[in-house]
Amino acid sequence: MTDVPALVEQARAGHPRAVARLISLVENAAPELREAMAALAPYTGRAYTVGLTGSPGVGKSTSTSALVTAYRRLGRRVGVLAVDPSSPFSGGALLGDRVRMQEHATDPDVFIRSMATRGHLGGLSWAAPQALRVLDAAGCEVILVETVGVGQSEVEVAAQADTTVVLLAPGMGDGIQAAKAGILEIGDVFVVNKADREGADATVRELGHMLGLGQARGPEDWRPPIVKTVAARGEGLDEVVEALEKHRAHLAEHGGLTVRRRRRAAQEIEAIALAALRSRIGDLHGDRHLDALAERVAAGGLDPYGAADELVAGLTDGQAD
Ligand SMILES: Nc1nc2c(ncn2[C@@H]2O[C@H](COP(=O)(O)OP(=O)(O)OP(=O)(O)O)[C@@H](O)[C@H]2O)c(=O)[nH]1
Ligand SMILES: [Mg+2]
Repeated sequence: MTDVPALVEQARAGHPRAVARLISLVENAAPELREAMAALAPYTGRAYTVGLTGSPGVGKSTSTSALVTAYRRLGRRVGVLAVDPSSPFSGGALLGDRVRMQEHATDPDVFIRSMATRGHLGGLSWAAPQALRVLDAAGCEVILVETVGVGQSEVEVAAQADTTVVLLAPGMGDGIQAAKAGILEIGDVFVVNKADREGADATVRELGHMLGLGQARGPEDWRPPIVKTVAARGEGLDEVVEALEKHRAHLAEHGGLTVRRRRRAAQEIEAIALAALRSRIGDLHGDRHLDALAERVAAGGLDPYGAADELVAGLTDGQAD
């Protein structure tokens, strides 16, 4: 049995192994998760979360590592959560990233965790937020969330953050790809990485043009900046941090932070509730109430909609238990 209160105490004191074990509970949707989340709740809500997304190979992991360095220079305690929604196993594609993060491995104020979420019961909507809560309670002031790839679920994870960074690189036809995947809409800060390569300025121009094509913005609306970086050499990352801080200040000033966090919590609650309902419905095979309703519908005494209403009402009343 896991001693959840002890684990939470240790995580709050910054013990990396306790943090890792709590995130494993999330990853495995373990039964102790409920108790862990209840114990963690009072210590959350302080961390600022940044989601990074972009095409494979654009430099997300390199940029994340360089961003950790930039934030550490400011004395911040940093968490990194690498999410792989396409894999059912920890490791895999994330293994190389761990190597890339090696320079931070001995820093006690840097927490790096990876999480695989494919096939996660109830979907992704609650896995990343719960892992974030663990890092938040462990005292991380900034949490960088990196996703592998740019599928729909990856984009959703990145968009759950307080600030979303979209990375592009010269060439690669990235501008067009980005528009297709709908990631231009979710970017609060754009980074054109690999600026040491030919075509970086053209990519910045193209991107600026595409962003300008969006709806007319009011003076109070946030205008996503475009920052050029050479992440492999750590160049431009201080400017990225500056852009992130500006966005954070903007959100705080206009109430956007509260709105985003409430939206994230709402998605999370909905996902947990739907998963709970789904598992109750799953338990109904062979259920007497369902059998009785089926008998009436089959005999023409009740229509299937009425029967479904009765069934759902029974579930939410807790009568199905
Ligand atoms: N020339 C150049 N190469 C870079 C730069 N940043 C990263 N790279 C290289 O690009 C490759 C991919 O970088 P990653 O950081 O792994 O990219 P990623 O977006 O995390 O990749 P996935 O996780 O596989 O989607 C590596 O070989 C990096 O060394 C840069 O600024 N300039
Ligand atoms: Mg990566």
